[in-house]
Amino acid sequence: MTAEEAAEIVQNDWTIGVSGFTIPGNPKVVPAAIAAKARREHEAGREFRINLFSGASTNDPTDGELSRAHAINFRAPYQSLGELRNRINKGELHYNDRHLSEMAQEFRYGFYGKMDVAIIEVQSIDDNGNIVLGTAVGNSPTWLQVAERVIIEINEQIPETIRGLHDIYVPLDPPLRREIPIYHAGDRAGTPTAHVDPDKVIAVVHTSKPLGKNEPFTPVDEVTARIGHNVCDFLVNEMKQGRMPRTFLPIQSGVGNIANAVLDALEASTDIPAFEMYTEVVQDSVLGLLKSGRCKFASTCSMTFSHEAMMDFFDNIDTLHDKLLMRPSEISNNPEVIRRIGVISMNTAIEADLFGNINSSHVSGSRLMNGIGGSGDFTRNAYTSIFLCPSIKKDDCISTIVPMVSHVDHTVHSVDIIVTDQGVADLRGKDPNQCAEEIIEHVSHPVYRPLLREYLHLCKQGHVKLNPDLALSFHSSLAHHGDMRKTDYSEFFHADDPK
Ligand code: 0RQ
Repeated sequence: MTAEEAAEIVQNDWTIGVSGFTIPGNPKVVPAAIAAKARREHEAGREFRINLFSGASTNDPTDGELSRAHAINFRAPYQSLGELRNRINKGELHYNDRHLSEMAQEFRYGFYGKMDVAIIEVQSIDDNGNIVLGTAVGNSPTWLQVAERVIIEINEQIPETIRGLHDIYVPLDPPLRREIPIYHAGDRAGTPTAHVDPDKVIAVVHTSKPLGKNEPFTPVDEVTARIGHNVCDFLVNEMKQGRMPRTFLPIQSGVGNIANAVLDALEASTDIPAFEMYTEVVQDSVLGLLKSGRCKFASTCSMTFSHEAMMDFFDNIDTLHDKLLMRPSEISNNPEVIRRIGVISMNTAIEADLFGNINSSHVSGSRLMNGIGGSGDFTRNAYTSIFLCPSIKKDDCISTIVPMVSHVDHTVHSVDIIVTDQGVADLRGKDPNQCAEEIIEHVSHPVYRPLLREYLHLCKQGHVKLNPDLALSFHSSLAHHGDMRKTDYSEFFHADDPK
């Protein structure tokens, strides 16, 4: 069928599951055709909105086109496109920000009702319903199980040689679940192909749209390079102190220039041995690490490559078959496996507070940025959980270290280490007051240190120090004056009070 014919099957209020995880692996033509149908329905005065589930964020033809057509009613578990984000922040649609490892099982448990149709990008499908997926796995194996109907997008850009790079494993649900048989990052737990009941396949659409990201690559700058070096120094010291095996442990790292800076520093370090990754996304830099042998194996959910790196990947795919596996998000981000193999997690924070709580998702407490993504899956279960961020942003107007986070995604109980360009705060084995001391002295920016100390001075003593009137004072200064440095505590001090 054409994408337009396939889109005609989709009805108002249907629940749709799409393949992919971040941009790779998403369907490229059917969602945009559904958006065009939505526009036609709206012009005819009819209601047309769908409920959209994915592996993680998606591409412009999916989240972009559908949100511009006002065609999304409900969205989960993650997004990162500006247009969709703005509509969510305006309250135009419902967004359910979920741990990525839990989405598939929650759907199988029936928490979200039935899935009317799954739209899955594939390399190929045979008559028995065996599917070779593309450049990401996401939640496709579960969508193929639970969806009442399936639309297949065969993308002719995906080479046949990708076969064998997928590890498809869907756990049984409680009370029947067994342990997931992954004991090292490189262990295969499942099969190279996914499966669908052929009777459910209502359409097969061919496309040859490009597979990689078009977004410009953000280079490492001075601040992110310093964060990378601080992480590297910390990890080397952990090995020296005997807190981390000399053989090292698998790492998880996200996307963006901070993650790149950390990988660059790890690549350059002569003290860190060649390492493995157990992660949810690999970006361009990991391809280089795999080729050079600095990364021995990468277990991932998605190949988040630029177009150029994707072509490079396809050219070298034969040499990567023993170095790479793509798994469902339920497995790439699985708490059981992450804890068993001892992953070092590294994720970026929007802000951290004096006690080590982390906000990853909401600017000034209410404006959604992207979502929690896989950061919680990894942080809560990591051998060592690390959060990274620059100490200041927007020409010093924002301190990422604040008295209290304006939204909480990761509590202090799960956060071990915070790294900024200023240094490393080690929160392990410290009480809340010791954490505050460590964070102010080691990772906050010197410009904000006096203010943070003043805040603590104005707090009521307790196990955790808090001043309920001033806990969000930095955010309120940002809202009123556009600058957290304008926070002024002078009126709260008594004349004889030492500052
Ligand atoms: O705003 O765009 O208006 O300038 O927030 O900030 O510095 O560009 O952020 O691209 O490094 O992403 C945490 C969002 C960081 C990301 C986050 C404003 C800032 C800017 C974006 P503008 P940056 P980055 C792996 C694991 C959660 C998911 C996750 C993320 C905008 O890393 O989504 O970890 N993480 N997934 O100005 C006020 C602050 C601010 C602030 C930033 N403290 N106060 N505004 N901004 N910090 C991937 C997956 O899970 C798939």
